[in-house]
Amino acid sequence: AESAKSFFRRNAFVLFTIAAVLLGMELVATPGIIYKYGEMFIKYFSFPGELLMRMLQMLVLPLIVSSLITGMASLDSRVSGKMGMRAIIYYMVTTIIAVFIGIFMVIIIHPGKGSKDKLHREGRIEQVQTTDAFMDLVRYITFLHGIPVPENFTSIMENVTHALGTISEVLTFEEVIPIPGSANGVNALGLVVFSMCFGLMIGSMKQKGRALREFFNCLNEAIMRLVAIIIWYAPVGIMFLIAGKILEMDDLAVMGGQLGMYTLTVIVGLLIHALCILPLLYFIVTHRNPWVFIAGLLQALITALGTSSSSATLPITFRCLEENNGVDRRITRFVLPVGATINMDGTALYEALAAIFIAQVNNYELDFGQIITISITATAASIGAAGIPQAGLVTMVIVLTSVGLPTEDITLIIAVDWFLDRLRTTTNVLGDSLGAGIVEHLSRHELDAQDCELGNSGIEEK
Ligand code: DAS
Repeated sequence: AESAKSFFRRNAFVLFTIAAVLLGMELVATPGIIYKYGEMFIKYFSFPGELLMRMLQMLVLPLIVSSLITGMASLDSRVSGKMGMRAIIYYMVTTIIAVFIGIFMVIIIHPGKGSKDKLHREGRIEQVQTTDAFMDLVRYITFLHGIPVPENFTSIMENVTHALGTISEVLTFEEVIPIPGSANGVNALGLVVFSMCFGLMIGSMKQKGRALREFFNCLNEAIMRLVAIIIWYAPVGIMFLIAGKILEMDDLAVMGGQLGMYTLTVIVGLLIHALCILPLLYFIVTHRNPWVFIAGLLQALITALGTSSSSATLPITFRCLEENNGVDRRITRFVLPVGATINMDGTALYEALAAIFIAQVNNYELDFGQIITISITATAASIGAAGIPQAGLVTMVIVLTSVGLPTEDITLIIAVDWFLDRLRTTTNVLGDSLGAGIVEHLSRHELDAQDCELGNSGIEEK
């Protein structure tokens, strides 16, 4: 009885959520209720779900600011520099692997049979224009070393230069965190950079910065207490979010044919990355069981599935990592806000896969250079995508234009995006969380050394 009680207490959130979602699905699946009260259900179904989204979104801004400032102020710059480098390397490695899984899956499964009239190069697919400056540089370098530039190398470089041009657009891409009730969001990338610099400055002020450090520490603590309250409402909100979405879907028939194969391809790709690559990477680096770590993340993963927003899930991701997995706060406060903003493996995999699917549907043979271009721009577009619902669909425009594919063909995949967005958001949150575990493992000795210094000098707790 004791062990049953402790099992229930430990997993209450997950059990409650699963029960709530099943109840929601049951409600949705009961035709009598739906057709009789359909309109009312859709109208009122959305309110409890919207309430959860807004409660979480309300916390995101103060949480990112307070955790980054506190995190950066509590680390000396040597430690935060190394930690930042480890985090960035992890983000790039996992995102590039995700992109190649997406490309590999869509080429192997080939979901897009050429159903549209064959596209001609001089037709809708305009030749990608490249900046000559880079080509001159390539010619200059190769001329210097007497290396003749083979024809296909030129086309690859042409595509890569075009991708570099496109990336500059991406990095200026407005990346927003929606604030409930405001006309628009806040530029998350700018907020992250400001908070990190401001936190470093406070940290460098040592004792003089103590009051500000305490202030942001308390702010962070207060927000995490709010999260502890919201987390009990989350299962109800998630149930309504998912059930309400299913209600809104007009016809399930859309899942047939190519779109069904495309959806399957994305799901298989995301599952390979989320359930094989990421846990394997975690095990290789930390030699710990990844499934125990992932079990502690269930609340955050379910919230990501329900909200399809990694920013809105951030408060719960913090709580799972600190409370369930015991990850050092100096790591979570730094790695999570940055990861939620720029590390989106699921999105990167999805954008590369979707772009090639659209090329297949258009009977348009991509050459190697264009595949390389897609992999570069999908990586950049995932960095530019905000942690809000369907952000990946918006930034995919950049990937399509980088290889001259018709951006209006995004409409082909919108019908299933509400579902795939949840899966890629869950993959994004999983990638950020395992990243925090890996960075903590690699930074352990520096953190311990700092604890000893703090212990000896008696300075306040980190
Ligand atoms: N929904 C985005 C997120 O919150 C992912 C995406 O749209 O691709 O991570």
